[in-house]
Amino acid sequence: MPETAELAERFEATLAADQRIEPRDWMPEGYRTTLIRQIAQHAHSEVIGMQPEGNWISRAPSLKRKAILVAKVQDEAGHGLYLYSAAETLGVSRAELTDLLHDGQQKYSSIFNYPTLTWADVGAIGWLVDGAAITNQIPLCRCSYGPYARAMVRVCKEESFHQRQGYEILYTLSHGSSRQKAMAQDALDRWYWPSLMMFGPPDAESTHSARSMAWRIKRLSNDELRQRFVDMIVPQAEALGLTLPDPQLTWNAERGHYDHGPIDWEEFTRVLRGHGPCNAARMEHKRRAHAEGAWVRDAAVAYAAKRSVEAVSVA
Ligand code: BYC
Repeated sequence: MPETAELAERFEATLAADQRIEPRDWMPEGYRTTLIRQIAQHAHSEVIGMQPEGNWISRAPSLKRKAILVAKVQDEAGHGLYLYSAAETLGVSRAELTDLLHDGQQKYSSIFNYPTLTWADVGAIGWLVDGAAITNQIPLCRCSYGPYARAMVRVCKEESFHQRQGYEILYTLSHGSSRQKAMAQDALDRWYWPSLMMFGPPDAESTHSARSMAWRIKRLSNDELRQRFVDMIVPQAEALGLTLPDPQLTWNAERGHYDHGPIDWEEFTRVLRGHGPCNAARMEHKRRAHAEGAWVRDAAVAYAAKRSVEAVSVA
């Protein structure tokens, strides 16, 4: 068995060669716990993220819109499952991670603590929230940890469809009646700033970035990703005929990027501390759904036990 120093050297060499760390490879404890924290938070976000959009399934304006929304929300559940499976390769179970979320020891994305007040919010979530998620996740397809990187490839493909459907909802509304256009603008006004906050605190205040970038878990910093996102959505908003609610948004020819106005980081901190508009409702719903699903989990365990006894008696 090689010494720890030799294993650590191999780990660093794998990162330096831009190759993947796999579950059975040696890894520093900090690398493992950082991945568990990030992947679990990501998984919880996918699962909690079903609530704001699920709120509109029964009120979607047509059968076609309803079918698309049901498929999208189911995709989010699937993403949660891939991600819990990726976390399990690091030696922690999905049940443990669920308990940590329910106890308030792990987080989910700040964005899901805002309400979906109108149908246009479903469009704004698809365009902005899924758009921000893709911007963040495309570099994660090159994350140094194999199971996470591979999960991201499929998730990104599905998120691209989600973003298109959200954009198309907003396009239809913004090219409809004046009331529909006003509804689309109102949704954009409410979701724009929280979607910029999704990328996390500014680089100077990001506690984990430097370490995560050195380990090639994160490939781009929070501010770099936020900038990419702003640059992407400015022309898209123009095509929609909607106005991004930032009077300071201007093209900076020197930098070759858009400059945006200041983000209200106090609001972000408030939401992270549990005081956003929907934090309590989201967690209450999540805990209740989990408790109500206990009989399904018990039945699945009993069935698996029965099947394994049958398999032994046949053998
Ligand atoms: N919300 O050092 P930092 C989706 C926390 S949704 C809550 O920069 P890191 C979907 C952070 O955890 C997207 N907390 O952290 C779309 C840390 O707290 P602790 C889900 C946040 O990890 C549509 C502290 O602030 N995507 O997919 O280096 C429908 C300091 O931050 C947030 C992911 O999760 C936030 N927005 O960078 C349904 C992507 N931002 O743990 C679903 C994977 C920061 O020290 N995650 N914090 O107490 C990441 O890429 C990174 O974790 C982040 C943060 C960029 C989010």
